[in-house]
Amino acid sequence: MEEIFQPRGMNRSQARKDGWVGGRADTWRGHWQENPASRAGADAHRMVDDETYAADVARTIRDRDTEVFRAKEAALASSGMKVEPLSPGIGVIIYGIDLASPTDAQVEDVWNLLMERKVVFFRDQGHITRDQHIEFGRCFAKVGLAFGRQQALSAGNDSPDEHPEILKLYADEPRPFAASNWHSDVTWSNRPPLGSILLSRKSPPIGGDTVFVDAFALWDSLNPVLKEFLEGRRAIHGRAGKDEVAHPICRTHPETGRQALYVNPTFTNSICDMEPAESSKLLAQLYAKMYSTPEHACRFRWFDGSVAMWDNRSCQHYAVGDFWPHERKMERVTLLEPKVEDEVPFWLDGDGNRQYGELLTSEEEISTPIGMS
Ligand SMILES: O=C(O)CCC(=O)C(=O)O
Ligand SMILES: [Fe+2]
Repeated sequence: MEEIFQPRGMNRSQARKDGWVGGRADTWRGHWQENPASRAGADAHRMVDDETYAADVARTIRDRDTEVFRAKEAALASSGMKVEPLSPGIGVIIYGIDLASPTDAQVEDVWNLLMERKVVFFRDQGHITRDQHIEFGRCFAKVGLAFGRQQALSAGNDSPDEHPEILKLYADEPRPFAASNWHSDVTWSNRPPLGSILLSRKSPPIGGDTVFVDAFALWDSLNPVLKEFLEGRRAIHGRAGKDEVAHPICRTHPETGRQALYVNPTFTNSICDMEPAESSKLLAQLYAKMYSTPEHACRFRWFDGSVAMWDNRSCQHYAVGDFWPHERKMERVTLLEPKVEDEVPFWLDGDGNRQYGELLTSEEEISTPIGMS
């Protein structure tokens, strides 16, 4: 798929030829921790030697961005939508759509934007009913239960109501910051959901933003030697320290074919076939790198009626826990993989074969309702 919002060409060979390194830490070579003689240093020298350099680079980037935005606006004109990217690499706010009655053209454009941007956002959708929220999800995929395939007792509502598809995430005193940790949803399951559509019924006046990080960029930015070590390797995921399932660490996205880094500190317990101490050390190093690169992330501020729709296969998220005791009431619809063969995460090896993680979760466990943990 054509990438409309190229990260301003900075990750391209053309951008590297002229020495521009642009401050984006999106290649392993450019990461200052791994190559301190790279970006910042190279730029500083160049700017001292050539005072027009910075201005030229800035103009080139601006021209390129303008072209990109014009192309995107034109492409979306037929569905009447406008877009506001939140960062060069991830996230876009989409305007000009009513989620209660989207057209087919809008549904198609929203899906394409989701594949490209990993997470898309909408404003002013507080009028939609729970049924319309679920119906909007059904435009894209099968809607699952609160945890995808599994029933859940929702936070703030300990009995399933008339909408078992809706997961209520209402911050309350015992659990004010339920999702304030990095994760991709439900990776403790052998069939994690494709994505989610989260609607704010009540937002705090300040705080409670959600941060998203691009899992393709996380994978791309690893050192090639580390990538080779991790490709085809699996990690064990589970909830509350309980081992349940092995997933590939490098996950191939079933639709775009891109590779994503698929471990997270909330549900990943260990790396398979490694000594426990070595596995913990490597996971800690990965997390330190994954979550310390703002260039791979975008941050969304919520208002009542704001919506985020994300692809669990290509991004991770973190609800910032800085709003309590203000109210924050979110409702989520969870999307399942449309194709059975894509339900279990896989890595596409060099011969084009899908390598799945070893499945440890029992069928009984999958069908047992669980509480939030
Ligand atoms: O409340 C949020 O911003 C995110 C909650 C979350 O992690 C989820 O709905 O999966
Ligand atoms: Fe989540």
